Amino acid sequence: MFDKILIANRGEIALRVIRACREMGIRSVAVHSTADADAMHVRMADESVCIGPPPSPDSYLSIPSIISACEITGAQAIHPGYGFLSENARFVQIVEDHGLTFIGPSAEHIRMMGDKITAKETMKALGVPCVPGSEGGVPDVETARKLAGDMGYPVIVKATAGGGGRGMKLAKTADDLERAFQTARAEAKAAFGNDEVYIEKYLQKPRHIEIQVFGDGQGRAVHLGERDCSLQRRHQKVLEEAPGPAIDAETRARIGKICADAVARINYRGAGTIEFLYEDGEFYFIEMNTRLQVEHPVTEAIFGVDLVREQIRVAEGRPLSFDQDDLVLNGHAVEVRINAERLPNFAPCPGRITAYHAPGGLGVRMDSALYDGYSIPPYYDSLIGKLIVHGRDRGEALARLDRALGELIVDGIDTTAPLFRALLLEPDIQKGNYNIHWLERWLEAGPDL
Ligand code: MV4
Repeated sequence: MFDKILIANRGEIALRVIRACREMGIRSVAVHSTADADAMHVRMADESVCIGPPPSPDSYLSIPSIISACEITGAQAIHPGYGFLSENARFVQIVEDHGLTFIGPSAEHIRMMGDKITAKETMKALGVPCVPGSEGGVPDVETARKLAGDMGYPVIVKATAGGGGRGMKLAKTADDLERAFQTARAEAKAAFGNDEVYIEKYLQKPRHIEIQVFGDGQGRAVHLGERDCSLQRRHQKVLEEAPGPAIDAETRARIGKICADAVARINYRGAGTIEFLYEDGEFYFIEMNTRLQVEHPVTEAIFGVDLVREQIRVAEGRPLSFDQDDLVLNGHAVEVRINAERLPNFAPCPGRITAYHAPGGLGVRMDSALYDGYSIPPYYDSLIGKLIVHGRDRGEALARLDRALGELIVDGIDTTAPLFRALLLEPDIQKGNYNIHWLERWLEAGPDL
């Protein structure tokens, strides 16, 4: 068992991991850049190490600095949080070569899912339903044209090394195909140093439904239902909820079992998320994320489990503390992402917090590293807090969200909090009637924000 874990991250997720460590009697080590010397994760951890200057490549992404921080403090394991080094297979290999434990999946599984073609082929072979498309990479425009003609337009060209919306191009008709193909290729080459692309049938109005899975690395795995993350702006999630308003218990059990069986078969270890597009009652696999996700608290709320604790347990080689039958879905949870951004354009808005008050009360969780007088540095992601509400049903959760937003005070900067008061007034949001395009269309119509 670990006595000391280093957290290779910052902000609310670093606090999230420190809290799990403390409850498990494990000491925590924070790492920080010089810009984060006064950050809450540094204060809350048992120890801290400065690992470099403000830019992430020189600090939070600096593998030698992080390995050195482990050696200096005697930390035996590294929790990567999300982002930064969390899905970097080379990092995992280096961590293990130093006799340390990476709290997450094996380098092999991270690499497998990082290559989107391999991920899809693997999932297909495991019986997971996938979006119809090319078998593997598409070498040239002629091949692309033939495939697209056979599957029918619209099609989407995606980078094998992409993901999360980067390196994708839509071809609505045959006239668009050559341009989409060449641009996707060029952008993939520039962004990832790999110009391989593949083609899929483009789904026009799906929801983004993702299944939370958890494996023990020894052939056992469970699912913890789905999250509906369709409300996104520029491929950034804005509001997530669990269970999905469009998913019933039978559907959840069916797709959940497919996902749990798939990750069990590959001996997957740790938390994972299998992303689907969901349209007309069918699931289509698109990607798998091999990390703890930002929105994991909505799943924790409805299943009453601590996912970070389970990550640490399986990294220690222990079994999961529950099996599938122990996981009973209770109520409904919604998370909204509070970003330091100015509406209506979402322009980053770093600066000094002159007053901070977190909402509380029954069914309210605020995960944030803010405090009165804290200055948000301009170097990192603009996420400054996640407000998660839980209710016995969706209506209660939404009412609680409105109430909690009314209690939240973040003075000194602009945040995205007012967006959610406005969203809650929308009948489509109240009814759960939205897809991946709803939010962008609503914002384009120029709501009063
Ligand atoms: C798609 C799609 C439609 N059809 N694939 C965007 C992010 C990446 N994870 C996959 N994405 C999409 N893939 C097919 N075959 C539409 C999107 C998409 C999207 C997906 C989820 C949430 C928001 C989105 C916004 C635009 C496009």
